[in-house]
Amino acid sequence: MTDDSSADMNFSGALQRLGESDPNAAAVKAKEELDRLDSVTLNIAVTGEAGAGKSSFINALRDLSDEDENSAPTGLTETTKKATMYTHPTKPNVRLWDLPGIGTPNFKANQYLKDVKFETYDFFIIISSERFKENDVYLAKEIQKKQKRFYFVRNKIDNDICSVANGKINEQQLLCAIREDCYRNLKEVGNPKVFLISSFDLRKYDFENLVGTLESELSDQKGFALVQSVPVYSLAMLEKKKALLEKFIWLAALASSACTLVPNQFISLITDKAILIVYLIGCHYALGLNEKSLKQLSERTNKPVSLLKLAIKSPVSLAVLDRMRISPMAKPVKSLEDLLDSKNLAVNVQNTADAFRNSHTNLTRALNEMIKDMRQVLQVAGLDE
Ligand SMILES: Nc1nc2c(ncn2[C@@H]2O[C@H](COP(=O)(O)OP(=O)(O)OP(=O)(O)O)[C@@H](O)[C@H]2O)c(=O)[nH]1
Ligand SMILES: [Mg+2]
Repeated sequence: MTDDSSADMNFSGALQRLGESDPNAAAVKAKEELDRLDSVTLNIAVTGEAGAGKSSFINALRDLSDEDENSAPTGLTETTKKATMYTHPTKPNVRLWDLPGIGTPNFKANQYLKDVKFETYDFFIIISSERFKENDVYLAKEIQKKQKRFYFVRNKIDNDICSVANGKINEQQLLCAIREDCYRNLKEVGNPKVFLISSFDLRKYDFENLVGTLESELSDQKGFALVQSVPVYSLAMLEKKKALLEKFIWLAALASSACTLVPNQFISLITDKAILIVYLIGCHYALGLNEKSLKQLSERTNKPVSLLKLAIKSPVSLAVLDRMRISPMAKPVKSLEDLLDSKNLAVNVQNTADAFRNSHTNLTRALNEMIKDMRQVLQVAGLDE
């Protein structure tokens, strides 16, 4: 099968997926779908005992250090007293809600859920640390009664590992024992999944598994928002993002192919470059190639940010930076608009299928180049195992 025929097949597949036979109507519908994808709101409630690490977990998900001026306050004495919303710095439609700690002697799970407006959230993450607490089970039961989903996260695993570092029991045995203890205590709420994590190091333990589970149980749109927002700290997470960003290329490619009459020409089309550029800028943030994420990566890995930036070489990545008016590391050879199409900005194509094929090829190529750059960045940061 030639490239051409497989591209055609993709085009008809795209029309089929949208349930449209008219290419132009399909392109309009694709634009609507893409807008929905960008604007969907994900509300994640983070709850659990006082001091379990709720605020630290939120900061880790937002890729912020506890010292960052926009981070949630954390510490042994800081107590979150009312539900506070934190938007994700690069994906503001992902909202993380830092709920007050549970654990007072007269704690009433039902009243607590009413007070924090449980209906606002897509799902709850119950964070616990150290020994298992009864309040966590009460809360899980009440969340279930309200027909909301919850995920149980056992945080501060790094502490547990340190405390048994004297060698009596090995790491795997310890992780198994903690998991078993959580399952035993959560039996009465229907054996929910348990994730062991350290908010201080998301690369380790079950964090990736947690993201995978959440993604698979959310709608396509909300799962996309979630995975886009998660910091890139390993090759495996980068691959996950790649798969998801590739998954929606067809939508952006089709949306950019809506028929536009070009003055003085008999029915002709121009590809809507703005749609392609917005998609690529979204990829740039999702992959962590933006300035702030690179700085955060530099802090986490103790590698100078200038060294990480040297790994960014692809003309597309540089052109995106230039386009975003962030001084690029080197002057891009071409503008992003030029790079997006070999035949230049206002490409006239015969039909929507051609426009789709062009955009699809360009987006795929551009995404692959950015992924290649981010692999190099992770290698320089020492996170490529
Ligand atoms: N070792 C370790 N310490 C953690 C971890 N997560 C949080 N901590 C520490 O635990 C303490 C409490 O963390 P917070 O994030 O403030 O806990 P919280 O649940 O928001 O507390 P309240 O708002 O008071 O309910 C802080 O000193 C954190 O640095 C972790 O994964 N590992
Ligand atoms: Mg807190």
